[in-house]
Amino acid sequence: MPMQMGFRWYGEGNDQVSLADIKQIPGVTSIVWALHNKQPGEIWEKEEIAQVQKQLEPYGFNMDVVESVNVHDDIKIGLPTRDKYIENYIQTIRNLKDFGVKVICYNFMPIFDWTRTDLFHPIGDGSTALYYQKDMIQDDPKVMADYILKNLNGLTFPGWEPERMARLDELFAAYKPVTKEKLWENLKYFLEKLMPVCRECDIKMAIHMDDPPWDIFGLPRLMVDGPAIDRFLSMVDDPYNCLTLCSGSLNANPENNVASIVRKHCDRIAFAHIRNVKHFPNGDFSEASHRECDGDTGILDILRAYHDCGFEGYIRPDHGRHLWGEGPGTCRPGYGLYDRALGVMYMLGAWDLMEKEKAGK
Ligand code: CS2
Ligand code: MN
Repeated sequence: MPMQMGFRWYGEGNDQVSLADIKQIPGVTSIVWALHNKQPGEIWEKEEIAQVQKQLEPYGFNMDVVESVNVHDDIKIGLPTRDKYIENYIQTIRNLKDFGVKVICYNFMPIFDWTRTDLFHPIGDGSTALYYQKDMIQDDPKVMADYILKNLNGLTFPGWEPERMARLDELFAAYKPVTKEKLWENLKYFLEKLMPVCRECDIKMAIHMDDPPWDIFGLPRLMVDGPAIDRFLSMVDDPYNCLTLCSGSLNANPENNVASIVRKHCDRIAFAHIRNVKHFPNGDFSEASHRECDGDTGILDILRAYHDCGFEGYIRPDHGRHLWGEGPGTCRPGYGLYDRALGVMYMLGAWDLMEKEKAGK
């Protein structure tokens, strides 16, 4: 199967971008979806999944990739209650199988998902982008959680569920005994329970990289660099234990060479996120357009690596800038329509050319 281009969509009534908009972007075949009203740990029921299927059908999009089925904190902490939540996760996998889902993207970051200090940072050309100002990440995570929730304008955002953010003190206390090694063990426990079901259902679990790829607010983070990826893949050495290789998350640390990781582990990358990042000398970074020269991530090298390796998974533009009137209240941070659509075209332009060259035309 050739590489398939995906586009993330947050669902009817929860996304300013419509399926009709996405249909007009050339080359997109897969809607990367989720049931965004679900709390981590809840079972996704077949009737709920069927509703999404019904919405996608008229447009001819497939629903092969889910991002994300979020993992309950009790699983990451390793509490006795984790088994109940793992059972629920397994039931969700079985339900998703009936709809042809092939890949589940998830992350294993304690408490938070991605972290930025400015969601609409002017980048000089009239557009805005997600931005990380290093010295603003101080000791108090609550300030950051409040800022992010306020700027979502009531939209759901996976990993930043208001219900969980309201319990930050409790969550931080519960994570206290969870060292980095303990977190690795808990991840292994979780995946080993899932693998037989994944094999049976032909669904790959594809872990997303931690964003940014370093410990934050004293919480350990695992998926941060090449050696961590090697460890992850050999720890549960199963073709259904895969990666969502997010170029921008990894390259927030400029030491991470994403193209070489692609070359090393292409067969275990089920889902590729393409995002470009620009670094500043003081350690701050900004997200950038997908064009290689607008950032430091090496987008063309990465695409070439995927192409050389005969990548057959799903790929999507990750975050984009906010353009042409998009901003707070009119689009989700990082998930406007226009820059991600430009990203698709940039990637497909490079890809088509490589295909043509390969065919000797
Ligand atoms: C995504 C992640 O928006 C993003 O940065 O790449 O939030 C991703 O969806 C989750 O970490 C996956 O669980
Ligand atoms: Mn990503």
